[in-house]
Amino acid sequence: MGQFWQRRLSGADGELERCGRVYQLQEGARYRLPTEAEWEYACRAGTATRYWTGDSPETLVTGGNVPDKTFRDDYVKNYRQQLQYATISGNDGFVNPAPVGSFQPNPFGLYDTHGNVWEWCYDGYFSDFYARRISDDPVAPNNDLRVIRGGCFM
Ligand SMILES: [Ca+2]
Ligand SMILES: [Ca+2]
Repeated sequence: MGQFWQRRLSGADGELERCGRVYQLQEGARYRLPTEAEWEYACRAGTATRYWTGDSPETLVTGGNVPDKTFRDDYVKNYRQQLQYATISGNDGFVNPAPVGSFQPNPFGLYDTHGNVWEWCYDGYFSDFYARRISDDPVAPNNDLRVIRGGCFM
């Protein structure tokens, strides 16, 4: 999935500035976003299932804030119509983004890789990138669009 990078960059700069103060980053240290392949590796955390929580989407309720019963019920109540897409039947208790640490971390200790908010990746977004059959740690070139992973709120 791609998002316009330049449009979001000014907000991200402010967030990175705040993070820098919170974590007191070492002067001279260099950081960058993970590539999509690095993000995938970190999210999977050594698991071999569809999600790090298991193969069924219902297992996501333990590891992240996803479109769930809470979300579906809130939507029906507020808009008085059914959602036009599926949600899990479980209840994670959050309609909107949840505070970090509200769910179990994956085996690498990372929170919210599934659900809650999207994560930016270093790669530029190209809809046909994987059709080019680059399979060994691919990095898409820079683009106005960036890959985002780990939905679901923006
Ligand atoms: Ca939810
Ligand atoms: Ca996420």
